Formats: sequence, C-alpha cells, structure tokens
Amino acid sequence: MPIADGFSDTSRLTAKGAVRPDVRIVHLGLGAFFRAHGASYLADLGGWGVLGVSLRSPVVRDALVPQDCVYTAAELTPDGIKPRQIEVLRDVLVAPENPQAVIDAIADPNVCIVSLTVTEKGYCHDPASGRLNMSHPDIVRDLRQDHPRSAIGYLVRGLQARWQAGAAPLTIMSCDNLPDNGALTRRVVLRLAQEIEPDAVDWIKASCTFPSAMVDRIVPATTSKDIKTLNTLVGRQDAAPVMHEPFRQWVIENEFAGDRPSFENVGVQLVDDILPFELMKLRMLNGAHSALAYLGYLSGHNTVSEAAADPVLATYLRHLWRREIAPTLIAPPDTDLDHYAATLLERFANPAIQHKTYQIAMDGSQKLPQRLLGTILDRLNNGKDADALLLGVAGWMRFTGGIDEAGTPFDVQDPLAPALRAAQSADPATTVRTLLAMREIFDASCAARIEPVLVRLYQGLSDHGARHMMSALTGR
Ligand code: CS2
Repeated sequence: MPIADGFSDTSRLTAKGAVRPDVRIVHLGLGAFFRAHGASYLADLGGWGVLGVSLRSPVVRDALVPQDCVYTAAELTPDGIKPRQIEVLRDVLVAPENPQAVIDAIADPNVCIVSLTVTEKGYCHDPASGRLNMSHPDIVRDLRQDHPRSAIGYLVRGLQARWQAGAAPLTIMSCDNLPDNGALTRRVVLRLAQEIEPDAVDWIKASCTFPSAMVDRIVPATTSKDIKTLNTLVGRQDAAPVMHEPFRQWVIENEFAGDRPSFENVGVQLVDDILPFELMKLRMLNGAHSALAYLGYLSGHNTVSEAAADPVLATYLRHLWRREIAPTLIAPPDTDLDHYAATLLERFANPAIQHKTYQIAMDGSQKLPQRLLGTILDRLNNGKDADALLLGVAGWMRFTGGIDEAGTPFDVQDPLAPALRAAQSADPATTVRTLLAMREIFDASCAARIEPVLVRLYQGLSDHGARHMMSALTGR
C-alpha cells in the first residue's frame, strides 16, 4: 500500500491533492463512536461522503482502507444482532503521517463541515474552567511547529489555510460529551488562533460557526472476540466492525455556516436551544454512567449490564435520577424525565452489550465536572443535599487509588494519572483534600463545600464497600 504521502490510495486524490469532490465532511477522531453514530445517520441520508482523520494511530486506517472503508455496524439487541453495512467513509488519513493533507482537507472548498469526536481530553482545555490549557504539551508543541499534533491545532491550521485561500465559511461541529461543546470548541480554537494567526481571528468569528451537539448511542469498544463472532455471523471478513445499542439520538444547534445534510430527514433534531438536551444527557446518562462505573467496578462488576442487574445498584441509579439529578433539569420539549430515566435503565441493562465499567471509568478527571460536579453545585446552591452524586465522586476518589475492593490492583488511565497517584495517602481525609485541591477539576468554592461529606463517604467506601454505602443511602 503506498502510504508515503499519507494517502493510502492516490487514485482517491484529485488534482493538487484536493479531496474527492464527494467529500463534504472531514471528521477528526475516527473511533468506534462516530462510526456507529454520526456515520449511521449519514448512511441513512446518502450522498455525503466523509474523509476520516485518525489523529494518532494508523490502526483504523489499516483496517478500513483495504476494505474500501466499508464496515459493518452491528446493532446489539436483547434478541440478537442486526448487522448493517456502512458506506459513508471515502478515505482515512493518519494525521502524523501527512499533517499537510489534513490541513489541506480542512481548507478544501468542497468541505463544508468539520466534525470531531476526539474525547474530552482532545480539547486540551482545563475541565474546570473550559479554557485552553496553554501549558498542555500538545499545545506548547503546536505553538512552535507548523504541523500540529492536537485536534485544535489542526483546526486552527486548517482555518488559517482556508482564510488565506479566501475559501467559503466552515461549520465546525463537536460531537463529544462536553457541555456547550460548540462554544468550548470556538473558545479554544480562537485562543490558539490568536497566537498562531491573529489576523484570521475576525474571519473565523464572522464566517465560521460552531454549533453545539448532543450525541447519544452506547458503543462499547470492539474486541477481537467480537470481530470473530461478527465475521462468522455475516459470513465475510471485516477488520473494523463496530457494535452499538439500538437507541440513537443526535440534537444539533441549528447554526450552520454553509451547506449541510438534510439531517432532519433522518431523525436528527435541529434546535435553537440545545442546553436542556445537553444537560439532560450529560447529567442523567453520563453522570449515572460514571457513578455506576466507579462504584460498580470497585464492587466487582465488570460491565454496565451486570451492574444494572444488581438490585442495589439499580435502586441507587433510580434514586440518583429521581431524587438528585432530574430536579436540577428543565425537560427538553416533548420529553418526560421519568420516562427518560426508565429508558436509561433499560439501555444500561441490555444484556447483549458488554460495556466495561473500566472503559467508562477512564479519564475521570476530564469527565467529572460536566457529569457530576455541575449537578452537585446546582443542588447545593438550592439548599439541597447531593449525597448520591457525592457518593459517585467518592467512588472516583477510591478508584484513583488503583485497588478494587477485592484487593486487586489495576491501572488508572487518566491524563492526570501522575497527580492522582501522588494524591494517595494512608489518611483518607488527606487523600480527599489533596484530590479536591486539583484546580483542573474542582474549583475552590466547590471543593470547600463538598469536602466534609466526601471525607465521610470516602471513609465509608474504604470501611464498608460500595454496595453497603449505596444500600445505606437508598434504604435498600
Ligand atoms: C460513556 C459514554 O465512556 C463513557 O464515558 O459514558 O461513552 C456513553 O456511552 C455515551 O455518551 C452514550 O451516548
């Protein structure tokens, strides 16, 4: 395969290295989530080709390109597997192999949307404040070199090239689980652009839009065992299938700079006010997911469905949703929060999905603020307790110790892992206090208010375990 120029198949290139004319969307971060979510809507629609960009590793490209970028998306239902072929990807670039090709693709006049699923840590921001972290190693590097490493660096260099070429406006659409993800993306892009190409800042502000989006579909990591099972089922070799639940939802703020797919024809909701959707999803689904991941993992549950089948954990979840999270929300139009919670429990309990608690527990430092801490603050500001939510935070604190309740050690995967390790102490109150002092995660006023309850809950988790603490809280 000729890969020296970063394009695995040069016939896919048109003159001067421009992307194929049917590529209208560039997607950064080609993990399983986009391939199972956004790509499934675009496949329903047809006609909108996507150029995928892997920002780090060639693994996805190496699997997809030899099979013409066509792959199976397998819907996992309690009654069986429903496979479907997805044919929206036109090519895959591996950014470090040819950074210029990625910049050129973003600047290409045919391209009207750049979307991203680069996970929370991919925005190189400070999770507590939402601002670009100027001392992030990738940002420090992107400021020194023309060829970037971070997704934000690629966006800025791509926008710079687009501006220099006098090309049309661009829609930049974050599809990650972050609150107000459009505004966040805009903020970090403008901040970096201010350093790299200040003259382009006004053009970006005036011509590019950054709609926020709420994305939802449970997509567990595909294992090699899954690949074998699936290949046997469909009767052909597919090196890059994805697996997902039946449910999907995509709500996008209706702020497009130029052309866009007729999303509304395939069930995507285009709305003026996205906040209620985002908060509902981040707090109810992702907040509960994270709490369940920490408390479940510590108490020996490997998957979400196994944890949700444990009556103690299921009761805790219902309590969390009804008593603590739902009262902080404004229900989006045509949505009943009790019904939403009941559906979530069914989705979590889907036995066909092996969604690892460990997978969700990763990168907790980047997830906690929008999933649990904002809800906790809202409750405290309204004079309400938040013990079930705080038990989730205490679970995360215990998890950062890297030993489960059976005494088995595990690896804590988090961009702040060294600091989390350094916070561990034999004295529980010291551990809690040191973790709370991490300003990237907790702001000072929030930390001071939650410390006493957290010390009690953390101590309780150490002495009695997660199941006991959940039972004590809910009376079950
Ligand atoms: C999960 C999410 O891994 C995680 O942190 O909470 O990926 C979750 O499955 C999706 O947001 C569901 O839409």
